[in-house]
Amino acid sequence: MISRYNIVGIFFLVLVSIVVTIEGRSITQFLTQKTKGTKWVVLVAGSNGWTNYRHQANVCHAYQIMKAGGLKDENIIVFMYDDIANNTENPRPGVIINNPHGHDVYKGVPKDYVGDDVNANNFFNVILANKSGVVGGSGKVLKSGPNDHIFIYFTDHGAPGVISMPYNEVIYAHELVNMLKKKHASGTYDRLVFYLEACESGSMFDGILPKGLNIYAMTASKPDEDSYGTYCGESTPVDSCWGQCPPPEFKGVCLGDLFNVSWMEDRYKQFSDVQDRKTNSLHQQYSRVAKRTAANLTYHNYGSHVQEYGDKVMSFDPLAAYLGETSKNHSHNSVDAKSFSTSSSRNVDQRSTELFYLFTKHQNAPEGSDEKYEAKVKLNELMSQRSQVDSNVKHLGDLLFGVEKGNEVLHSVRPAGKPLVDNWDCLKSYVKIFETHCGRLTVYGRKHVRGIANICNAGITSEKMAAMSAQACSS
Ligand SMILES: *[C@@H]1O[C@H](CO)[C@@H](O)[C@H](O)[C@H]1NC(C)=O
Ligand SMILES: *[C@@H]1O[C@H](CO)[C@@H](O)[C@H](O)[C@H]1NC(C)=O
Ligand SMILES: *[C@@H]1O[C@H](CO)[C@@H](O)[C@H](O)[C@H]1NC(C)=O
Ligand SMILES: CC(=O)N[C@H]1CO[C@H](CO)[C@@H](O)[C@@H]1O
Repeated sequence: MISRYNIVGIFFLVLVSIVVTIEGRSITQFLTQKTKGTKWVVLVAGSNGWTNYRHQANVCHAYQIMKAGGLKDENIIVFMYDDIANNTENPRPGVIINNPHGHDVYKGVPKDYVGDDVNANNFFNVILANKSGVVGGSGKVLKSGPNDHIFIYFTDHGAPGVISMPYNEVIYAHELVNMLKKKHASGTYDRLVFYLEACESGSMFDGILPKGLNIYAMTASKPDEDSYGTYCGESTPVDSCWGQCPPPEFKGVCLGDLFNVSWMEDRYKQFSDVQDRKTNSLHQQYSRVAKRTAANLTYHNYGSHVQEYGDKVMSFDPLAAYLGETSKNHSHNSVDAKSFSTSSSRNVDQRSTELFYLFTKHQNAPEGSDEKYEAKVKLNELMSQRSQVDSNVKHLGDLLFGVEKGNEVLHSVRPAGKPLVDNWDCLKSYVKIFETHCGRLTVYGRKHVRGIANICNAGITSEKMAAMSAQACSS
């Protein structure tokens, strides 16, 4: 019997909404300030498939915010697989929403890099403005100059030390940071802001993004935390969604991610709250929300802690320096800020959204139907894949470090400020070794990248890693 509360992790939104609100506001206090140079934006949804609806919805929404901020299409570069709007599962063909009460955010989004052109090679070469290295797509690259401001927003599945691209392609933290160092060395920006929404997203920068590059990175979660999808469709007809359900036809998918939705909706809050500022101080609001949610924190251990890396002093820059000036016409984007500030929502940990979808499908299909049976079969498959990779990794740990210590070594988390792994090349090659013997890591399985990093950190040789992986996964 599957307990849906255990598996799909349904819970109240707590911490992130507070943290992001405060972060967002400390940045946006200066919203109206002007800036020199051109503003450039790169938006990336690193996933595909219906159950990942929210990543492309996030990117479309972010695009609409940039447009409302006055940026031109020639300075906005969008990576999205583009399989959502016309997806056969989409109850609103041709439309993508990012909020239960939201209107279409898909309309007008430039299709610079879609389908298979959404890949790491193109992402890197676009940012480095290396047109000859770009394959396919619109060919638009980030041709920024020394006075320009760059905003990069990447929303996706993550894991310790990695983010992904469609079809299981992964980008390691050192590859990302090396690319950013190259961009800095090319002298083609004044400041760069990187927002990253993914599980364990802090691990992409912690201990490896140096200061002095004029880069400010904000991540949805700590290096060892999941991040969360939000506005997730009800799983059964009798569920109450605490007022934050997506429209009923969106069963089992999440419309947004907590972090993304939080910063984007927060931006609208700036506009709508301007008149209220005198009567409603930030601190008062913070205390109210904090008090109300603090009681839930110890019990509802969900949500994530937004982190900052790099040149943090930049966080006091006006958001407008990156996202454009306030537009008086923001209402056409129809994001309802109030709907989020009620701070109860339906969130599902990012790694479990596929499970949530299948579970919901199974729950809602008529008794005895093929649909119910198929959903059940897929659900069982997914569950057994999960326990298989868990047990393979556990077995490997036992072989390498002994039954007593194996678990402890694999799951140990390094203190903040220390990178996930000392030798990133080791990590990349040991992941390959593991996959050779034990099969490709999936979105779920990649949570074990931390264990593999710890194997590198423990100084295990590649010969031993190969031999033990083969043994662990032989049965
Ligand atoms: C989606 O369908 C519309 C209408 O048929 C079409 O114009 C559009 O090109 C399609 N988009 C994609 C990505 O297939
Ligand atoms: C640009 O891309 C080409 C082709 O991939 C590559 O050979 C070259 O090294 C790249 N240049 C830079 C500056 O990254
Ligand atoms: C706001 O909308 C009005 C009416 O659609 C339009 O005339 C005006 O140019 C818009 N202003 C801005 C700043 O986009
Ligand atoms: C789900 C849950 O425990 N919610 C509680 C959060 O904290 C407030 C204030 O203490 C309670 O009223 C809720 O019941």
